[in-house]
Amino acid sequence: MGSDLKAKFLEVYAALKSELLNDPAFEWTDDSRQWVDRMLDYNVPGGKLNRGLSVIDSYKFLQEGKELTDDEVFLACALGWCIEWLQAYFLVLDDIMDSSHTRRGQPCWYKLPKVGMIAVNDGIILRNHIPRILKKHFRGKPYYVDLLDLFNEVEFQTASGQMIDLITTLVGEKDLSKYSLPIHRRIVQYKTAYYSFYLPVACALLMSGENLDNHVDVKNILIEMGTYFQVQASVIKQLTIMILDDYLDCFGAPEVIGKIGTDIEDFKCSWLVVKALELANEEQTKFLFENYGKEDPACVAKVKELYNALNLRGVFEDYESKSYEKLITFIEAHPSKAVQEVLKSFLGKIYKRQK
Ligand code: DMA
Ligand code: MG
Ligand code: MG
Ligand code: MG
Repeated sequence: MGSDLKAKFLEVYAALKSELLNDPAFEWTDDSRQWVDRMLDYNVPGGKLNRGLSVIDSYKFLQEGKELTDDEVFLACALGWCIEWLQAYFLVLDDIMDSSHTRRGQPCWYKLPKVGMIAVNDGIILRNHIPRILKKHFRGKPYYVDLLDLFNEVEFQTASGQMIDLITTLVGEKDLSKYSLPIHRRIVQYKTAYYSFYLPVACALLMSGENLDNHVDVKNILIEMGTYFQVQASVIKQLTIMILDDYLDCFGAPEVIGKIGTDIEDFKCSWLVVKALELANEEQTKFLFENYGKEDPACVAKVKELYNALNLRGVFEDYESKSYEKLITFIEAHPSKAVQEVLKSFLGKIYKRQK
């Protein structure tokens, strides 16, 4: 069933792309059509597609076992793709702002010699494709206005999250005393939780004829889950690097690590560093201030030693089980069994990740 759904989902991508490449609002030439074609294939479908696929999963749960019509499947897929388009738009621009080199195992789009800063406009094109897809397939639906409003709201929240992330990590102004758990939470919540967790379910709720104002509790649970998910992803990444470090100390190949992550060197406001700041004694705090955000491998190694000394792995495991308990309690308090299923399916996915 899973791979069937994915095949269907990819079919809908091809259909949407073909409509966009023949959009009558523009006088296409072979060159322009080819550019957009290549740009879309490079940036939109290459990820895990979890966000897009979860619109269909969520919609199915909300229909409580009723067989979906072909039309319903198509529409749910189209909304799923709008989320993937939104993410592609943010990632293309994020990689430029972060001076990143690779994304999904290939060079970032702006890094291609033929692309460069054309990628800025490509980001804008990706963003503009979303209302075009919505107009073509949802204009006549009673929830059309709500759908447009939803995408606008979530885009604003995501861009605001990007903004606080960027201004917190200002280059040349390295000041660890600005970093704290509440600031870290705010960044993660706005830049990823709304579009990754709330948006897919909100799309499915609208398609089911629901009014989003009646589902503020669902939104809060999903935002909580999304925030946890992002913390988990970054903590696991860093802990993996630390395990690899020990391993590679014996076996070499440091270039492998360089590609995985440089949060410490980049002075990122990560969960690990804000937790370390919270737990550190005076001496350890001083030590962090001296070594965090430096390129020197000796400084990076010292930060990692401190993470180990503070047992951040154990602290994270504790945070993990507490957040799981909290979410389960919230979910089970929800009056609708169908909504509970939607939320539990998200929860199941994120707590399975690391095992
Ligand atoms: C990417 O954030 C942000 C959005 C809104 C998609 P990031 O720079 O923290 O993540 P990545 O490591 O994927 O570049
Ligand atoms: Mg980035
Ligand atoms: Mg970024
Ligand atoms: Mg990331």
